[in-house]
Amino acid sequence: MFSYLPLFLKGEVVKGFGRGSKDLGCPTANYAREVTQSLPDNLKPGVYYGWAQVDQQDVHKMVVNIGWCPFYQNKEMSVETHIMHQFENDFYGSMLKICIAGYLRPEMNFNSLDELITAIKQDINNASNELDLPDSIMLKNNNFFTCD
Ligand code: ADP
Ligand code: RBF
Ligand code: MG
Repeated sequence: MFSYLPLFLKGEVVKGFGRGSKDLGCPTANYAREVTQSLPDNLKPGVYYGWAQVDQQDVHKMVVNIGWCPFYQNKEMSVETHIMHQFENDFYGSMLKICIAGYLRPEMNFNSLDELITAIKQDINNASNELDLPDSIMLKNNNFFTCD
């Protein structure tokens, strides 16, 4: 089912939809279309967890949403990564490497923005717990993050 995991992706951070995810306490770093189009054909849209690295900096926990965001009915598939770290500044134009380690849930529609935010907070908790497990920690130390 998830034979394509762990999945390693790398690309430039571009401007996203500008919906103010940041104001919701959940900024998401978006990839350009090249990355989205390079995904495995059998990839299941949904919410995943793993590790993220901006340029050559530290590796942090992350959650990533891959899909069409039914709540907003996007026309194009997106890959949006929320990194569980407080950054001093935006990093548009930086190189973002992610290692997708596991799957959390399918993308869903919600009746309100509040419900979406509640679900995202739960995702962050679940991801954090999964990422404390030894199998996940092994991926954090993968040489994908140390080589160019
Ligand atoms: P956009 O619609 O342009 O993607 P967002 O409101 O989703 O805007 O904010 C995303 C941007 O916020 C990222 O491209 C990055 O430059 C910045 N950012 C700051 N902190 C984080 C973080 N912890 N995780 C992801 N992006 C962050
Ligand atoms: N959008 C959806 O329409 N449905 C979802 O189930 C959903 N889950 C998400 C989970 C996470 C962890 C993140 C970071 C985003 C998710 N989104 C989802 C995308 C969300 O709509 C987008 O980031 C908005 O821009 C937030 O305001
Ligand atoms: Mg975004």
